[in-house]
Amino acid sequence: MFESLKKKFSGTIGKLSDKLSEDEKAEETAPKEEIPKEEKHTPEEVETFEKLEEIEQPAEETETGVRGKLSGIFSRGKKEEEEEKVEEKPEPISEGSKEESTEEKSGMFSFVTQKTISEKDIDDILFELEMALLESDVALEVAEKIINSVKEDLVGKKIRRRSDVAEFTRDALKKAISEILGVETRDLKEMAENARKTGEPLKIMFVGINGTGKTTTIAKIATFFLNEGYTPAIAAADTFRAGAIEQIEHHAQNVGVKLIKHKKGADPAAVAYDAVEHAKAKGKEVVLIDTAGRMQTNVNLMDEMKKIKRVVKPDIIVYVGDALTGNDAVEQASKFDDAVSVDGIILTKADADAKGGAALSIGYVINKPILFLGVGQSYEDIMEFKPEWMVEQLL
Ligand SMILES: Nc1nc2c(ncn2[C@@H]2O[C@H](COP(=O)(O)OP(=O)(O)OP(=O)(O)O)[C@@H](O)[C@H]2O)c(=O)[nH]1
Ligand SMILES: [Mg+2]
Repeated sequence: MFESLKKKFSGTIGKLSDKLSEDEKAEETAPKEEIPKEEKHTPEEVETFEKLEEIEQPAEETETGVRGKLSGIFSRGKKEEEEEKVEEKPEPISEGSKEESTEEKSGMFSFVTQKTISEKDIDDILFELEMALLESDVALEVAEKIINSVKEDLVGKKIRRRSDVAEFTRDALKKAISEILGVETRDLKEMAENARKTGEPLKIMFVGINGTGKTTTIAKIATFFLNEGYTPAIAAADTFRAGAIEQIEHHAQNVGVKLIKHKKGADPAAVAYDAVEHAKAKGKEVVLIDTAGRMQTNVNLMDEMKKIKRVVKPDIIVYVGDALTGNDAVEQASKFDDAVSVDGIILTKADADAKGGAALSIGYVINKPILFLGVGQSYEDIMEFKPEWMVEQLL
């Protein structure tokens, strides 16, 4: 599930770690080459020095620092010379190279000197991430929000060791994703409990385009409520498609739930209405209303859906979207939301969705919570959607 997004996020963490520690190494080595020990010399000193250099040319020491040290020694007294030798034991050059080799050995957990992350350091890798997110069907506004949020978090952060970069980036991504998924959710169990107390059944209407999994999802949600100790009834309000009533009847029998149905072609609002009356009469807490799949562009069918809403006044309208359709699912959700004002989303076929873009984007784009994910074809294959779970999945 969502392998593509997972890969992209972990790739970004790795790339940023590599790049920032490479920059760090480059910065560390750069000043070593020019450790100019500025000291003024008399012409005699220079002459002596040049002679010495001629004699000692093939000697092993070629570091520029040596020159300064030697000339310094020449210009001072013997006592000072000895003092300096003692003082100079922790040579900056050898210390630097020691540090580098330690880093190579201990990898992720090694120490490097402090560096502050700048926008320039991370811009190209974040741009790459943005493109990768779009490829995984993440909506543009969501990809932009992630990039901006991560950038804001990282810029100005001080890196003390290589592992900091991975930690900062993971935290920044987690925060960005949590914010995106942080739409306030609805607690269906609590609503069912409330319905039990008031005797007014909780009415849930399922809408969406053709074949997204509405009918199957209703059987799953019926199972969910049964498992929680509530008794649902189902309204066969897809009176449009051939075989739809038989299909839901089959599911209702399998899960052991009463189905309220009329004949094919009947008014779906009337079927839904009857189901609500049945639930009230029998003290059932939940009514699940199946509706026909319809394209968001089909004006007549969209009007019919509005009519069901007017008549039944559902407490919750659930948009059922197919995760595999990526951006289309998000766009269609937006159209259904415009038409009937959706309260929550169920994203089906997440089990087969390698991309994950729709799951990440859909709630944010229409500002409605994902309530459940469909994760298979059996009645138990549904899970309550928790943003923390998704964040853990992705990072
Ligand atoms: N893998 C997988 N398949 C699913 C899931 N949910 C539904 N399906 C399958 O999707 C297909 C369509 O499901 P339906 O429930 O008939 O879809 P629908 O939205 O009611 O379709 P229409 O009534 O024609 O609009 C079926 O083969 C289901 O088994 C899911 O979460 N995972
Ligand atoms: Mg159906």
